[in-house]
Amino acid sequence: MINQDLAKIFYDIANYLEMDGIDFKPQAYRKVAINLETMEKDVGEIYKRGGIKALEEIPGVGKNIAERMEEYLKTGKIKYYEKFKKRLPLNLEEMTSVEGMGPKRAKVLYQKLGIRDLKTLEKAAKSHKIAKLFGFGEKTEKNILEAIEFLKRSKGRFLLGEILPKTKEIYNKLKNLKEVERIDYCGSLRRMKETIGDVDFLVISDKPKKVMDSFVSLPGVIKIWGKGATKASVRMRDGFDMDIRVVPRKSYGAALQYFTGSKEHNIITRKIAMDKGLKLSEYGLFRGSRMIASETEEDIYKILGMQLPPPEMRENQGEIEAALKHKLPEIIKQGDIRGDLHCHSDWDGGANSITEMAKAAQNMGYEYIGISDHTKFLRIEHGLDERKLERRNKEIDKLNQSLKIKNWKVIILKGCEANILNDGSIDIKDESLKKLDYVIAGIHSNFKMPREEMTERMIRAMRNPNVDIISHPTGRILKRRDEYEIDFDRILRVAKETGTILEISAWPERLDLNDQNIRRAKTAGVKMVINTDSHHKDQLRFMEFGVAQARRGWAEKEDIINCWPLEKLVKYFK
Ligand code: DGT
Ligand code: CA
Ligand code: CA
Repeated sequence: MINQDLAKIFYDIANYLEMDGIDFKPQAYRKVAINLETMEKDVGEIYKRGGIKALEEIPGVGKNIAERMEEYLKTGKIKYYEKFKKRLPLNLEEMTSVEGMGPKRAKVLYQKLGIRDLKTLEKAAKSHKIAKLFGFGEKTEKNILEAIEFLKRSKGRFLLGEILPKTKEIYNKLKNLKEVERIDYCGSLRRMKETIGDVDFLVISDKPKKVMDSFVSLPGVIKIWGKGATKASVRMRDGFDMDIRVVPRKSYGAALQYFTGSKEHNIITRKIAMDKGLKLSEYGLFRGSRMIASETEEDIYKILGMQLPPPEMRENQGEIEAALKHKLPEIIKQGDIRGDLHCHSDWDGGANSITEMAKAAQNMGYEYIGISDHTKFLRIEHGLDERKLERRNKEIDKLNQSLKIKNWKVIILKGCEANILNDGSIDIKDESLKKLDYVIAGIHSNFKMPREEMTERMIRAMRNPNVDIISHPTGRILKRRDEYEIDFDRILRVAKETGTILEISAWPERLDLNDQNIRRAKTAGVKMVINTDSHHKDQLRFMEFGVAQARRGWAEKEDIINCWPLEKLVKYFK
């Protein structure tokens, strides 16, 4: 908890510093914030054990920031931050959640119009006060309103990448209770949907009352919506809700099946039962009043004449028909991944050195890791020019040599993430691209192009013989902005023709391609790669979300190139 609170404060400080036009310092605070968010150890614990010296050992934390952390741990406040807040009392998290709204713009809007949060921003935009401001204009005002609409539509849903780690923590706490015989999380979380409405726990216990008591008194619970003998529902401080339900052992499978959903999947499975003269409910599968299956999901699906569909497939998108015919595809598993091809290093401003990234990949059990630093167009991301890329390549060659001597399993591949400019050209010379093991190209600017132009732009990049992979192909950011306008069927045709690989970004806010597009790509015979886009070694763990997305899109091992051994991969790139 403390880690998240401090991270929020440091993000805010970074935004405040940026508002004041201060260089470098914002980046330092942001880096620490990211580290705090991804770190497993609790800052409070670290401080208790080793004091301020131990804080300084957290990557990115210098003396100054360590002192601020200490102040927070001791007093619950940071004076430096309070001063900023007093001068500019903005809800920065809300303001900067609006696509296109940076801290500097937020500051102008506050100073000129007193805008502090989404509500006041929307009001001002609707009464056309923003268009009149210098540097804003009508188009910006329209974009702001669109962005607010988008935020509203996704309100009340949370990112899988945010909820899953939090749920796992709570799951472990509950699992350790002696009253809990078994526990699972069900619902959209078990199906690994990209966004989650609420968390649904299912428990076997002889002492449901004790489980209820422990559940409602979990740390982080701020409100109890309801508490009965076997059911309870709470709101967490982070804004999401959790349900829990205790059921007897004998009907656990039926309950698990029911509460996993989706609702659409359940409606059809119930109908299949009915057609067989049976009745399926959360309590079991019945013939008349006799229960004929209920302890496990397998038993139930078996009597219905179906294979057991993996939770990720239970969306009534054809999986029921396939399961009835015993023709479910063998979808990719977490363990099938042999490497990660979209990772940034400190060469382009990422948090870790290439060695550190390689070590983290080794720890993941990978055979290869691709370092794909940004190229020069993205100056805020410290993009590499031709010469710097050359130097970085040399370092990778040297490293590979020394890793070989040390008997490491992991091989480092030389990549880059280049930018697709407005006309579809790439922002770095072809001779430089040729020297790499593979090239990722992505769109990082001008998202609002007309459909035809955007499609041509990407197609031209795909036709560049040096480009192997298109990163986050539809450009959507969950809870922030929609996909850009693009003719995806044409993209698929050209990808197939040119052998271009489409990325499934595992980055929790992207998950792009989404499940539907993954299925379309697979059907079109287009190869895909699941990448984390890590800017920090701990983010390699995001792979889990990408694999889940691929499973939701029915992808098989053969469809995903980073399930392939190194030689096959390298051959494909050539
Ligand atoms: P969410 O929370 O919006 O991300 O989505 P879910 O799928 O977790 O939905 P939730 O929490 O409302 O309900 C959990 C599961 O319970 C759901 O996946 C299927 C089952 N369920 C809930 N309501 C109904 C219903 O009216 N009919 C059927 N057949 N199943 C339901
Ligand atoms: Ca749910
Ligand atoms: Ca629920």
